[in-house]
Amino acid sequence: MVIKAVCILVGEKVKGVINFEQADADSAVKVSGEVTGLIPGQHGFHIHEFGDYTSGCSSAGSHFNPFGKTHGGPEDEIRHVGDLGNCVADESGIAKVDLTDNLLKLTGIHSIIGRSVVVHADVDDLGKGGHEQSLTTGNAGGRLACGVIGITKA
Ligand SMILES: [Cu+2]
Ligand SMILES: [Zn+2]
Repeated sequence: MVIKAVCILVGEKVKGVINFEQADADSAVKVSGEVTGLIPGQHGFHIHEFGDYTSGCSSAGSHFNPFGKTHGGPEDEIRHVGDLGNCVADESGIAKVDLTDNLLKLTGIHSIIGRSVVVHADVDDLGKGGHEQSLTTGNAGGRLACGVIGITKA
């Protein structure tokens, strides 16, 4: 049974729509969509632990990390579940997202539904930058836009 979810990203200038799709309980999650209003270049792109906008994107908490790992990149064995690396904006400030991730889940106790997507001001160094925040946040800077991941029509 296909499970689908959507996240509407809202920020001051940055907006976006991100779709999630999982074919069945065991399969990888497809993540696709578009973010607009960015400065050209790479921007940290993560699932954060809370779907909470009470004080804006800062209420979304840390990277979703149910297994207590350190920060990494999407291809790394040691990473937060929420570590999706960077989205890359072209010269018009538009980043197309099209990836498949094996750790994300839309079902079960580690489901990302009800959590959030956050797009950052700076590059996520994937834990390799040597900065004091590299191993927690990738030193990706401020939060430009965020949104809650909600179930949508399959
Ligand atoms: Cu983040
Ligand atoms: Zn992380």
